[in-house]
Amino acid sequence: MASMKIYMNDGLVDREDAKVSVFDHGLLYGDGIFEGIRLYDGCVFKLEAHLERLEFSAKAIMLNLPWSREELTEAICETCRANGLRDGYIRLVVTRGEGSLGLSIKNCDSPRLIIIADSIQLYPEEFYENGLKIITVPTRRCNPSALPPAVKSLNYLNNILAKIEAQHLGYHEAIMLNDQGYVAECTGDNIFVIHKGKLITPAASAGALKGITRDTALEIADKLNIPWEEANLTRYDIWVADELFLTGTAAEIIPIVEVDARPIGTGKPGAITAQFLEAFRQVVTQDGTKL
Ligand code: PXG
Repeated sequence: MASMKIYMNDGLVDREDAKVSVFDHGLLYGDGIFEGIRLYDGCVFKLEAHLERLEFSAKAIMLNLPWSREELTEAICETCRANGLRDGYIRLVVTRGEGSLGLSIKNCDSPRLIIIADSIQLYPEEFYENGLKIITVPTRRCNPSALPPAVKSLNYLNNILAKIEAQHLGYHEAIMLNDQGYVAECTGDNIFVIHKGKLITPAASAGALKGITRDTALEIADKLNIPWEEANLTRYDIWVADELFLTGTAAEIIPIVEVDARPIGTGKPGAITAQFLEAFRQVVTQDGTKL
């Protein structure tokens, strides 16, 4: 079988040759940004939105992207084509680049670009059919004035610590609260409540990443004529929700049936959540960039 091709800086290389320097600040300090993107039936889902978020992340950490949106689009499509993919998962990483030991970005020569396109390990179908049970963990989401959660940075230790806590207790996902005690998001997914016919999700200012799947869910709500709002949510609001679901590039839309040992609604995936999942699976090939 032909070797997987990885896009590194300015072209494709074999997987075995795709290496980064031990002096890259992406490795030394988690100084860099990334995007996780889906390829559905030869369409890169919401590519423009992902590249815009990448540009905003870059701006926030004062990293000048030397590649135009067109160049990044072509590089992503080229990587998918070279690996013969029609469906899959694309990981685009930009690191600060090689520098000296020390935090300063002044000695970093230039940002590095890595694009990996691979088949995706889908979540078990049972998660979608039966729903997922999750818990709230003690690790709080980073204070936005310390590290804005809206920046999709290479430093995921905050989320990883929360994930470790969840997995230690036998759960796949966890709710993270912000420093005020309001619900922020999960370790790699945004969270939505359905309460008395209304869809509610924490605002970015509460510590949520501006998820591309989150935005898609809000667009679907408009199409389905379901009113929605961004609001602060407490654990109590979660426990008494009629329905609950998570959104993320890998997870898509996953029903939640239990939080902190309390059944959500009937304890089974909700009917409105099912409508969102069905609508989502219809839009994935309509809102994309063709390879
Ligand atoms: N919140 C956090 C903290 C995330 O990292 C989301 C929400 C959902 O955003 P999107 O744009 O995907 O709808 C994410 C993104 C992976 C992986 O390997 C995915 C994420 C984070 C880290 C790794 O698939 N999810």
